[in-house]
Amino acid sequence: MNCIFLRYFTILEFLQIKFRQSAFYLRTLKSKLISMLSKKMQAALNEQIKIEGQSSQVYLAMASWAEIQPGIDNVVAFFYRHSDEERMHMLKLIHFVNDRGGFAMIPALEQPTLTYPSIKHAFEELLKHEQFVSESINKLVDIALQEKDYATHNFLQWYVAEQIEEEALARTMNDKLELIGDDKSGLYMFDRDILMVSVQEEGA
Ligand code: OFO
Repeated sequence: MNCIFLRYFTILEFLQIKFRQSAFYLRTLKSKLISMLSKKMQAALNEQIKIEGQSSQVYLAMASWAEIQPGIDNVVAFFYRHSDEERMHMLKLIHFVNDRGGFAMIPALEQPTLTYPSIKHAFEELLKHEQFVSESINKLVDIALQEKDYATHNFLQWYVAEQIEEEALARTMNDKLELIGDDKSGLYMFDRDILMVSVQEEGA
């Protein structure tokens, strides 16, 4: 009698363990499915990874070109730093996509413009590029809302704020260069001013 009771008890215990395990797996699966990126969201984020990587290349090319121009060391440092920041933006996206159960695909990049007629032209291109990136971020935010992906929507707010800052900075630079025109001493002052921007950014 005791033996039969023991057998039933063991079977019952075994079933209870199995039940708990299945419930755990179901809960894990459910939370994975809920937090996973939709195909559309993942594709859009991968496209943004490419844009941030391309931005890094564009500013790296500007830095290299500026480096062989005389007397604008702080402009050179500004472009190199900006290129590094864009790479950081790309990495942040890569980690986010992978952490959300997606797959961040590292893209092939195009060769950026290598030379510019003047510093002013380079900064005009920088502003245009930042405006293009802002548009792209706005489209991503739209997609996140369409997909009801509030985690991605929340994550993207950092990029929205970043673009506001970067566009404002690029506009200020362009305004200053517009005032300077062909004045060489003005360019000297511009190079000094951009150093102040770097110091402020580092302190922020
Ligand atoms: Fe990625 O911050 Fe501007 O472009």
